[in-house]
Amino acid sequence: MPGADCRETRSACPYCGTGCGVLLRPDGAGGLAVRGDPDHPANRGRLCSKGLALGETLGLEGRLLAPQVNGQETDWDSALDLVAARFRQAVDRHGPDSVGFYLSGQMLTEDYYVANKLIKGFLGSANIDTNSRLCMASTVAGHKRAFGTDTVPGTYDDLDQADLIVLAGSNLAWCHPVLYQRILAAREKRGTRLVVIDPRRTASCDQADMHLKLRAGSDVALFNRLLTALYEGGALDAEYLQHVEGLGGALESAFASDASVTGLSDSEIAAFCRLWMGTEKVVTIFSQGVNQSTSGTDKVNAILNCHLATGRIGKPGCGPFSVTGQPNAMGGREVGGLANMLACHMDLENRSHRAAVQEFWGAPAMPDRPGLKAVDLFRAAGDGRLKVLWIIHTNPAVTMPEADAVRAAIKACDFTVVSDITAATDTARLADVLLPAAAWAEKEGTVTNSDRTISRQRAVLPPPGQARADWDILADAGRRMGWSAAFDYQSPAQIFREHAALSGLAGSFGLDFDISGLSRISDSDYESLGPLRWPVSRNRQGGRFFADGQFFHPDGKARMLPVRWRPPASGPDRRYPFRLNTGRIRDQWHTMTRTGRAARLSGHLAEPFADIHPEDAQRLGVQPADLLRLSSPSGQAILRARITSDVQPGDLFVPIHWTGETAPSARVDTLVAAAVDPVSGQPESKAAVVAAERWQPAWYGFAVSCRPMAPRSEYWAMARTEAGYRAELAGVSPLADPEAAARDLFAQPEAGVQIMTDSGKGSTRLALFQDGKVMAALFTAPDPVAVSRDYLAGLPGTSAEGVLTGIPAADRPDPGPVVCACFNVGANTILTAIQRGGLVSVADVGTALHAGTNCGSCRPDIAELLARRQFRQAAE
Ligand SMILES: Nc1nc2c(c(=O)[nH]1)N[C@H]1C(S)=C(S)[C@@H](COP(=O)(O)OP(=O)(O)OC[C@H]3O[C@@H](n4cnc5c(=O)[nH]c(N)nc54)[C@H](O)[C@@H]3O)O[C@H]1N2
Ligand SMILES: Nc1nc2c(c(=O)[nH]1)N[C@H]1C(S)=C(S)[C@@H](COP(=O)(O)OP(=O)(O)OC[C@H]3O[C@@H](n4cnc5c(=O)[nH]c(N)nc54)[C@H](O)[C@@H]3O)O[C@H]1N2
Ligand code: SF4
Ligand SMILES: [Mo]
Repeated sequence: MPGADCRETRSACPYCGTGCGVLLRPDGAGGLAVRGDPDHPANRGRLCSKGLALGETLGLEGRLLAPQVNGQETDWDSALDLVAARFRQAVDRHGPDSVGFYLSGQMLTEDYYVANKLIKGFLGSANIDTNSRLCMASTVAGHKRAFGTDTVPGTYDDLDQADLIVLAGSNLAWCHPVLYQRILAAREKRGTRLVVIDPRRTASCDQADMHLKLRAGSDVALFNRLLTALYEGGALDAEYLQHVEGLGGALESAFASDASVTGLSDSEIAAFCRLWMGTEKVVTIFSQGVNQSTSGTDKVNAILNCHLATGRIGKPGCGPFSVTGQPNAMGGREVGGLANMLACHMDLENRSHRAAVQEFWGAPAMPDRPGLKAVDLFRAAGDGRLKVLWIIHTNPAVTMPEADAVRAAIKACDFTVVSDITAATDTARLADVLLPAAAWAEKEGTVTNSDRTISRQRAVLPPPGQARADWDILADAGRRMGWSAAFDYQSPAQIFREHAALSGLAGSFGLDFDISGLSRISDSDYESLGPLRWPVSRNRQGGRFFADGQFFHPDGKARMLPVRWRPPASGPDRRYPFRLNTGRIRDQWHTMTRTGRAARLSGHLAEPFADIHPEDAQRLGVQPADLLRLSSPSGQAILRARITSDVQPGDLFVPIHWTGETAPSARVDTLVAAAVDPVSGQPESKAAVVAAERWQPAWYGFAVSCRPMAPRSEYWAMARTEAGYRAELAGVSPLADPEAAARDLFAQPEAGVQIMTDSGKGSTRLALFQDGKVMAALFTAPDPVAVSRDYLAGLPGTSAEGVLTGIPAADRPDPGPVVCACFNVGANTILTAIQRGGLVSVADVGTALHAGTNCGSCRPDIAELLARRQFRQAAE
């Protein structure tokens, strides 16, 4: 094993679809040292802040250790007998469409394969959908319309070889940081141009040559304009177009399209078109700004049209490139884990595909029409059509649109099973049966990343308590439902072989997903399987698709689609005048059940927020650090206002990560309407309409504590710190007795107290002590509390004098919010170094403090601190 020492085990990161290889070394005490695998083709040793902090997210605290039925711990036999009986009963009494699975692109291929086989082949229902519906569905549909198959044509090598990279609706710097760094490295070498298409300024704009700040949802109009420019500029590839149908219709639509809806100037658009046209090697990376839209599939096809028309596809350095979000979003598509797919890219509605799979599985019952897609699946759970629902590895009570309605639907469903690693999630709290799953690093299997590379995840830690791997739980349930032979799986290797063999059938139908070359892989070869890109068949191994003009429609040709711009489902109006955009932050993963456990990941942005433009803030009378109340027809949220011209006037941006567990009033999907793309069924998660107003509580608070707190105020948000926890608070009824409130919040009835009240200002500062150490501290005021938060966050457990001043003594500088999560360097530390050391570049800061020298994702933030300092100097 070159690159790894003998105590290290190769595996793959469980977060984003970049699919970085990691080397794991258990410390023997339940901990794990993690570093990037220098030999993995996706990352060559690099990791981002989230990957590097993986070791800090393990541990038993909060883990679900035993099955629970109605909140009571039980054993596997009782739990799974009940699950099996309820599924069989529902199918017998109400038919197969009364049961459903809601899965996740974070499941391993082997888990997914068993789930898909169980429900489609044996329970006879196609009601299996996944969070990929919220994520990749528009890309899947767009690929199928254009290529006749769901295939990503290129590979990551194209990012190194491109001369122009367009990021359409992708904040790659934060969401696929290692790919972004790879692009920056290539840019150093060859001067790769970078264009960002995004309604807001993001970290990915830091190095961009051009940022097209278009209006939400207007991408089709922009790419249609590009297509007409390519045509008019004589840039179409007549030879390649012999392999493509539909040019005329696509052009006609494009010419009928009005680019002014993008809100971009003619000169900006013309410059973009010139750059695209004048560059042979163009990669267009696209992600959720494209997919999560009621015109998501059209957006995808508008992009594919431009690449097909110019033959810029499947060749080194060229192509449309959908980056997948989750580690196995691609694997889920391969096994057919969506309601409208079968298995191995075979089609549910194709009679011969169905018959072949049925025979292969020896399946008693196969559905012949698509099942319910995510939004409809939960509606059916809510209105009684769905009697039994099994949710695995996902948290829909937080992440589905109209999340309050989804919560109610799960509650209303007769019988809900949830498999998770913790009981402390919004969804798990609603389960009738809760099943403890083995977590990453405790289980074995495979995942496929954005460029079709299959990697192994490996177990290096024992599953705690009674936790079991998801495939194992599903197979056991299948046996208990009466299909012992079909689900007689002993190992993931056995499942993988079966999946590979089934893909051979797909290959025999002429489909692309064929890994039959691995169908006889031995247990030990599976054990040592290195990363490899599909297909893996007798005819083909890895590589790119479509340079040869061979597509998967019956006539072998690709399709260009006539696409027209449509506005998002709802437009701002007098009642709901703001457009709500949502997305991710750098250091958190979705609902934070794992990343939220690492203090240094929580230190970057410790509180949910809403970005609002200065003009809008002024109009609403919103000052920095005020709280905003957002409301929509489906819900409400309270968030901290961040006033910034990164967003356009009329737009708001809110991150997706906060939940009932971490900030109950900041669940953004309560606000998002469940409007879906008509082709893909993907919800429009980025263009809801909302009303916004300043929310005026009676008091604001900031608290730190050694232990978790139990806040009860109308607004709170809690985050991990090295020393324990920190929380932002705000309440509507005045705090009559701050000490009693603090004892309640900290659950510390006995601790000694120091208290300072300023009755003139109406503010209180108090700290609880035990054995001379600060246990907790609470600061309240009628206005947003001004204290050194990052300094205070470090105090619990220490004997700090002067805690009540709320600001650090000279010998304990306040590091400020974490900027560099890899080396745990705060903003104030960087600003001080810039000032004292006269630092002028990101590289200088790296030399002085190491900040920014590892994963690189914080370099845009460091650049901004430098700019801020230089701006100040200029003004001085
Ligand atoms: N740190 C971190 N990384 C992650 C994840 C995470 O939770 N945290 N999750 C992973 C997953 S599952 C996914 S799917 C990916 C998502 O990765 P991305 O898609 O890159 O992330 P998002 O922040 O959801 O959205 C990307 C951008 O789309 C923009 N946008 C909104 N509306 C429009 C529009 O109409 N047009 C255009 N062109 N842009 C628009 C938003 O402003 C946003 O900056 O990230 C993966 N990586
Ligand atoms: N408004 C808005 N909403 C969005 C998005 C957006 O951009 N805007 N993005 C959407 C997208 S792209 C996505 S992918 C979704 C993501 O949303 P979700 O999938 O709902 O979020 P996660 O937090 O990833 O949920 C994973 C769950 O699996 C559990 N888990 C971890 N490991 C294991 C394991 O090994 N086995 C099992 N059984 N469980 C485990 C975790 O504890 C957690 O509860 O959110 C979607 N929702
Ligand atoms: S870029 Fe970061 S989150 Fe994504 S796979 Fe690599 S280390 Fe994991
Ligand atoms: Mo996703």
